Amino acid sequence: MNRKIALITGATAGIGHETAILLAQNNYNLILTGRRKERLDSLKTKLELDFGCQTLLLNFDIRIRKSTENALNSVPDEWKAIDVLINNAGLAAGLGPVNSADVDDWDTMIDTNVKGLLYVTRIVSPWMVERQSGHIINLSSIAGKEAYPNGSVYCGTKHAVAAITKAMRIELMPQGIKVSSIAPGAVDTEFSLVRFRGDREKADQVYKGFSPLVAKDIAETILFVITRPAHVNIDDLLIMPTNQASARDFNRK
Ligand code: 8X3
Repeated sequence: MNRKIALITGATAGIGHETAILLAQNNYNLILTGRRKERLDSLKTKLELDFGCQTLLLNFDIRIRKSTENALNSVPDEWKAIDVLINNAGLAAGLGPVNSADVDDWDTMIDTNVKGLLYVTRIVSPWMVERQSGHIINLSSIAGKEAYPNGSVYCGTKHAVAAITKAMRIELMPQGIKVSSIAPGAVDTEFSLVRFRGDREKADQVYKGFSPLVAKDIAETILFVITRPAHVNIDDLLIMPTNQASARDFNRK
């Protein structure tokens, strides 16, 4: 394969989906993972037709360790030369105080945002170590830098991603592998719809009165980060809407 290879987790929607399109346009072949098979299938068709991108689909739930291991261990050898791993899969479930939040929501967030990221990295990083080359991008959040009320566990998972990223950076530096964290503020994707269990009105309130980031903004940032020269590693990038200055400060019109 003369195109580079990127693996994107959570490619069925939002930032993962936009990043898949942008990387396909920029000469990457793609391994795309996600839970929703029909969405993966239609994305594959689009990327192959529009951009001549070879695409390998892995349909599994990142929360389930065995499924994740089985899917990744099934990757053919010629696809194991992964240049870029984008640990994008993540979600917020619910918004509530520690005394009454739903414990199942906590499990979902911890299992997806922290454990899922680790399961994938544990399998893919040795392939990079073997080649002494690669780049791992972890999608963090403003919630990985600040804690806000009713978000204890979501913020906890993203703080964990930030800590894991920093340690990975140090561990993998001698192996010739780049590690970067990208931490967005408010991005208008399915994120809030998922957080509020499909309540469109509540989700829309989050982005009301200002222009949030869109998935393409983050996809473009990822492309920038992975196309720096060999001697440049972008360790940590916080990217916010112009009218959002912290997790809780918005200039709404
Ligand atoms: C998403 C940003 O502020 O909703 O990670 O937690 S926030």
